Amino acid sequence: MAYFENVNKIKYEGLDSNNPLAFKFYNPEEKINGKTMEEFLRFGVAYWHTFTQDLTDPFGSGTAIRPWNNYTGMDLAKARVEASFEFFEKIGAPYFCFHDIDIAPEGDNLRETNKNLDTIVAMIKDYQKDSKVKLLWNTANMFSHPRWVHGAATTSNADVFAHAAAKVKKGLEVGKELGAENYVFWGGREGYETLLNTDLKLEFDNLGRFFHMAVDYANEIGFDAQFLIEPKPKEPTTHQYDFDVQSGHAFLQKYGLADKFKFNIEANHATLAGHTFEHELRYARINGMLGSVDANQGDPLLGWDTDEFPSDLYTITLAMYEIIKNGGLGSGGLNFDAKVRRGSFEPEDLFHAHVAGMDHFAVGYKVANKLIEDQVLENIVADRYSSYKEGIGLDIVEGKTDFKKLEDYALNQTEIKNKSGRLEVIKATVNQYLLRAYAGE
Ligand code: XUL
Ligand code: CO
Repeated sequence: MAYFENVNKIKYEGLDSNNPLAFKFYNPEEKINGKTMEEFLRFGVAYWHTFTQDLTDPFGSGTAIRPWNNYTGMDLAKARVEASFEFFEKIGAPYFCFHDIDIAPEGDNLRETNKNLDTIVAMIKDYQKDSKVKLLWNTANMFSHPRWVHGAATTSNADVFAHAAAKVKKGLEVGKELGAENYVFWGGREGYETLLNTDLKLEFDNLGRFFHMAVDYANEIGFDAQFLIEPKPKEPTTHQYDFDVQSGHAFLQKYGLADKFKFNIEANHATLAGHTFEHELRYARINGMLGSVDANQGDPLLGWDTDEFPSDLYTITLAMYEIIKNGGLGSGGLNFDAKVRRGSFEPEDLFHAHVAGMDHFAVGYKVANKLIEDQVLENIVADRYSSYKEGIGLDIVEGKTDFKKLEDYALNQTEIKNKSGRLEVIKATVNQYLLRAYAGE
């Protein structure tokens, strides 16, 4: 049975096509630097946004019309698996991602929940046998159910901590069973509202303990996926513990976990932290911590996580610049942690949204690649920092100076000359590269 009978396999038709259900830029087979776009971009579909959620918002119930809406319980979970593989194949995404409760409903207790999960995992495994589609990552939802009200690994209630451990243990087993290439920890409710009732030190220490137990158990069962932390500064708690990459990295270093984890960087989380997407990617990259990406975008006029499909070509280009410079994402990918708007409630909108996201990343990829080929930003940066290539600058970076030598040098300076940063012309240059891509050059 087909769930999306009005949609055929989406093909690359190029810029001249006006078929909305065709790629204009994303050509999965096109090779750039020896790799096909499909191999390099590693697109993933987020199960929760595409198959589980119904477009509810805080002011109103769900609007989504979905071909599986007539089912309930385990039948619904099974219908979603069938529909999801049809969707993955038609859109041509090589990966997908899920939380445990996206794929199977929670039962009355943990045993029942795990049983439901086992049934659906076996079904997914079967579908994977006849398909090229792989699991980019899975994770545990430890934020929706009321038990997580005070957090999971950072809860004030040790019984909840134990329940969280059991959920992640199961998640690691499921990841192994389905060949997941990564396992994600997004903070969920790991954070706090007020210090008035919070033991901040115990909560951080417990989070460190929890991650160590996860690493140990993965080793024990031979699950060698890359572990990823997904930082977010706020929402649902006021102070999320994994605020951004920089603070997450400090946490990992303090607790001796930095060689076991990398980061899954989400664009909308970066902007909520007051950073650009590319800042987070760059900080992770220069520290060897860039693992994977949740590809979406926020609305600059709103202060929450709107999880929109990515369409800002400028930001996407700068993000792809970081990813190319990183030599790709390794076992990571570009997971569309993005939902169609509440008004885009028809099943076809799911395809339109993914086609757009994939096309936009293909544009960003091409433009960033051209920028790098022409060494545009590299030359600008090399010139800007050229004072460190010789004389006193070279002594500084080679560690051959100290305050006394530098004072001596400074006292003998006649005039300090700074050069213009040329920001306006640099931005214009990046835009010219983008416009050439529009023109199909
Ligand atoms: C929440 C978020 C999550 C994670 C996985 O803001 O991004 O969906 O990606 O738990
Ligand atoms: Co995310």
